[in-house]
Amino acid sequence: MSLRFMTAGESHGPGMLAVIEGLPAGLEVDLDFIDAELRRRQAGYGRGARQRIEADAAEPLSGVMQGRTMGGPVVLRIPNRDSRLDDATKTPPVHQPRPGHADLAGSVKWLTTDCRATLERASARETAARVAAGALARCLLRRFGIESFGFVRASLDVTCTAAVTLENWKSLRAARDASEVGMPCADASAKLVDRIHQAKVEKDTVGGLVEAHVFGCPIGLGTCVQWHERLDARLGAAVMGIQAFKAVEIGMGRECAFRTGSQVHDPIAFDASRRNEPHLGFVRTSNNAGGLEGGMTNGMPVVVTGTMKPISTLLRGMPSVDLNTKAPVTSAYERSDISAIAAASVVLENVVAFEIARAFLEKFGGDSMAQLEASHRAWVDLARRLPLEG
Ligand code: EPS
Repeated sequence: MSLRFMTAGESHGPGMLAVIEGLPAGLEVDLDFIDAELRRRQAGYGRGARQRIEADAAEPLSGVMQGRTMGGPVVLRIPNRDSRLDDATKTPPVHQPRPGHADLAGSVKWLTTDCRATLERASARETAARVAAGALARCLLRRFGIESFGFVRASLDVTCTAAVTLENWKSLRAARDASEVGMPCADASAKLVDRIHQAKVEKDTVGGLVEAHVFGCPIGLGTCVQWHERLDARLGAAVMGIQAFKAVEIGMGRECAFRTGSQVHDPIAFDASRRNEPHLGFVRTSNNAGGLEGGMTNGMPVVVTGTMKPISTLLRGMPSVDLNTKAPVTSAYERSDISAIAAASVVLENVVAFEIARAFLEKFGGDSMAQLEASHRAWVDLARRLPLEG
């Protein structure tokens, strides 16, 4: 069975749920790690008042016994403290759709002039469940030395120029964690705090560019055999599925269009002294491919970038129309974030990891961790002995 998950829940309902199916039995569920990821997702300069109400933590409702998976679906519940969906006085109808939000398209789709039901489910609150699922998948990946690292690369006129390498990513992670905006370059981080503050003063919002690097993937996760099973296709879908994301890139991404082949492709060499690394000694001097060739991992770090548009709820409002009267109005405002770009980098880091875990389980399989570990060991042993013939 392929690893998969589904989420349920409304932004102001009783809670968010993630139903994760396909994990082998015997996986240690590190709830402290999952909760730390949930807390990181809540943080970041520019977050709104909602995050001072919520204290996200995951409660396993099924599939876990004494801290380990049992082989059945795992349900993680993240309660909403701001739960008020059944109280009509606290959830008034919304008739003024916000440009950029799901309000207009959803209301017409469901044949209503009240945007409430659409916005409740479309809300990026749902990413709490996705982070929980991704963090659970990372409990598995970490057993095989696979780690995911996400951060904010750029926003408005601010860019963190640090190159991420196998050698420096842990110190960058520490710098990211010290940043109020999830950006591991101290000067740029301070500048971005100023920019977000300025947007707040102007009752405006910001988005940005977030990046995830996954280290330690063995060669050959994913496949070139079917278009929808290519790992880059799945990563693309997972990243574009994050609320407010308008673009996804792998490695050098769109910049490839402006260069010739010799300036893009990563030369291959063999270094026998490094054959115990994930690339089995097939070293590259660059990683423009972002660790993916032909829909499969190539042993280099997987690098995925996502573009988040600015938050669509603006305190200053945007031109809109009342869905009942069709008269011009200013779009609705209740409460919002100025920026959720730091949160978006946490979401990216975790959704990317989930797809890697899915591909990992498809390659190595197994109903139990013991079987999975044995299958992984056997494959690595064969791959190191190539060529097998003779
Ligand atoms: C969101 C609107 C805001 C955000 C929310 C996403 O919520 P509220 O309307 O309750 O203030 O804070 O994000 C979260 C609650 C979260 O946990 O990320 C929206 O409309 O998308």
